[in-house]
Amino acid sequence: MNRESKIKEIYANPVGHDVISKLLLQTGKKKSLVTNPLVGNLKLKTVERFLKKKVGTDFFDAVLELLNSEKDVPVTEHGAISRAWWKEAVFYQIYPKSFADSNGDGIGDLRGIIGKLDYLKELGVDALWLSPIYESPMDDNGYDISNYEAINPDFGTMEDFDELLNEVHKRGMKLIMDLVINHTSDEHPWFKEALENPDSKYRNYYFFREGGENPPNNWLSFFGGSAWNHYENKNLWGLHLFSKKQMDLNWESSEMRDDIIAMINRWLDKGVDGFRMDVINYISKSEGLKDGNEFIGDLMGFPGVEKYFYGPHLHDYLKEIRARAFEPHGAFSVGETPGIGMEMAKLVTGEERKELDMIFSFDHLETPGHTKYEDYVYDLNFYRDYQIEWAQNYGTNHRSALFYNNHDNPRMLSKVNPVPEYNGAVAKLLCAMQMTLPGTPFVFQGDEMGLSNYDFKSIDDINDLEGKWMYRDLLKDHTEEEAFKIVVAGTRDHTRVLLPWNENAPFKQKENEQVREFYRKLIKFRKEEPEIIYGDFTVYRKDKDLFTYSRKLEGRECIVDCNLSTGKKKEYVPGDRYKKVFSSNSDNGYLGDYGVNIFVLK
Ligand code: TEU
Ligand code: CA
Repeated sequence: MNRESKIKEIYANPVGHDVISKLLLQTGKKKSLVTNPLVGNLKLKTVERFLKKKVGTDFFDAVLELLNSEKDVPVTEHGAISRAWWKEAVFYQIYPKSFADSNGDGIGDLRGIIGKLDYLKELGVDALWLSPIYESPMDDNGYDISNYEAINPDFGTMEDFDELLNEVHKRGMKLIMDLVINHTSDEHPWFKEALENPDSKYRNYYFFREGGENPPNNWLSFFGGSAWNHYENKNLWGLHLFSKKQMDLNWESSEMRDDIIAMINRWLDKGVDGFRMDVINYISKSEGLKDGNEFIGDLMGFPGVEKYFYGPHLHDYLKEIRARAFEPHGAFSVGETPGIGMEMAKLVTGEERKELDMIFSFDHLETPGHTKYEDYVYDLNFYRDYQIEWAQNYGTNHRSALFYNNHDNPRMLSKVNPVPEYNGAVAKLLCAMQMTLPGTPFVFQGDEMGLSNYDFKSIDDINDLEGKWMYRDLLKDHTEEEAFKIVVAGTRDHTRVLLPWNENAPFKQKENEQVREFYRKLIKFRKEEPEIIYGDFTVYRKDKDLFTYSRKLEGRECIVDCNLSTGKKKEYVPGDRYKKVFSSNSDNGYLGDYGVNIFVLK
């Protein structure tokens, strides 16, 4: 690709497709802006003439460097879906710090999880994903690991973990752990020795640069400020994409890769069934750690991101990790890959690629033109169109992850409609789509309780470092009240407060019990309907606020009819060959607010 290339050729490139899609999403523009023949036939150099002032000359160099770094073309199949346990499973994410506290110290722990395994089994989930439980200073709540093979005493002991794993397997469930190998804590022995001893082999396990008054490049951290720590007394700079205590590992070091892969193998030898891999697409940084393009940085919020979100050796490293650890154990892998779109996702998860089994893409979590830290109403028509796009174009040799929430985002329930009287109906609608769309569901702890955002009263209630630095940053040009309102809109703390297990908790109310019962029944239903797990997807209705779709396989059919908003809508009538098996908030021919009906062929 070069400046003579046409926009349509760039859009046909997997990286080009995803970068343009991301730009359209961030700016709230439609796909037709680039797919119409007029624009499609423009050469890049022509577009550059119009945009150069705005985006800077190195913008096009940066885009071309990314495009040309990817020589492969994704393979998109539409045949039968191959069988695998992780395509049939319903996953449940546990954030240990706030899931269940067994000893009353206010911190969730492993024995608390053990005490809830029967609850989870009864709910019907098949696999648990534990956010990190390793030794950590807890600067980023455990995503800053100081010992990959010891358990954080706040959560318990290795014996507690062994019992948890055994109890999970005894119930026929699986356990995947969080693998944070883009960075370690600065309190990890590797880093401490690397910093102290320039001749240590660990010096090359990280990104150090010597000398200079200023940081080696313009990259910013996701948690505020430069992505470089300055160790003045050593005349050194150290790279950290995340907090100042999370130091990026240098994956170009084969010795470092050997140590990490040996650690993964020891966990897999213990019987762990796989891993969720934290920001795994960031592990390959581009040659020379050059400055990021300012325009991309402004748009994405983090200068430098195009230099590492899809680096030159990413595929090599993913193939190596799989071949040397996951493959020999038949272990499952789901990558957390911020910024990766559908086409690049195919290149890291295609069955023929031997890299990851699945990825988490995040482009559905905010509607076009909106960001996490905005208090806005999430329009489920966008979610419908997003799911249709992926269902129709991702291919049957790739598997979508279906989730609304995780520990990094506020609760979707509150974004769709914060009015409490709608909580139950919205929760059931979200559950119905999550359990019947093509893909593997990941329920986040508390979704099944119909939990919405937490009612934080002041910035003192906010623990997460991301929210804290945002608040400080916002105070430069906002009042305290304005700054707090913005932080509360998107703080990760909404999904990090202790689950309300006690008897008089709000979720114990009748309606929340009904939500959990709905989750239990839908999870059970999904297990009994192979057309949902492995079947074809057809859209029957997608008018405004409506989403009616069918799942078919070998003569079986399930039809799901959704009202994506308030106000009653005429329900879909499939005919007398079908029977209604689920119905939430609908009667005498109409779907009520957020109503949903599910039918199966008799
Ligand atoms: O998240 C990476 C990530 O994409 C989020 O941090 C996101 O960038 C941020 O929340 C802005 O919205 C993973 C973990 O899930 C997160 O908890 C960690 O803080 C982060 O990596 C660093 O390990
Ligand atoms: Ca505890």
